Amino acid sequence: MKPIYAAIALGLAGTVLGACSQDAAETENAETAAAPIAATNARLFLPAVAGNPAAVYFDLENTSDRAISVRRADVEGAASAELHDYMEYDDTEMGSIGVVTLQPGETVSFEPGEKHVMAFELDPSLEAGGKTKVTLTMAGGKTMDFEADILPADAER
Ligand SMILES: [Cu+2]
Repeated sequence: MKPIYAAIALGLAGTVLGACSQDAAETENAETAAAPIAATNARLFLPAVAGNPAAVYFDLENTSDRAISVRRADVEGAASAELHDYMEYDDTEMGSIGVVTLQPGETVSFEPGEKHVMAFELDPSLEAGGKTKVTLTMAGGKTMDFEADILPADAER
């Protein structure tokens, strides 16, 4: 009986290994199919008061011939991050926005007083003069990431 059990065990192991390598292949495909979007001039301003959120600004260009919607932002070293904009009814009030859509070839600037990424609960490892990684996720699940310079709160915006 023993050889049969061994064969079954090997068969199961083979199934599990198969599933793992398939996952790895899917992950690779997702990476090679990064969203056709380019970010430049990325910078994160640390908060003036520790514990407050940081603002991240950058210029985002849709380099494709299709509209692309950004639906999520993540900042390395921040517990969470949100796409933010100022509200039409009150330009001192900002809040989370669902998606930012870029038309083919369009550039959208995330800048002071406009759209920005708000990064919450910053890790102390985020220090002025350093860099951190920003990851954007598109509707449909593609992602892209870029580095942002970390600047002190009193740096010129
Ligand atoms: Cu904000």
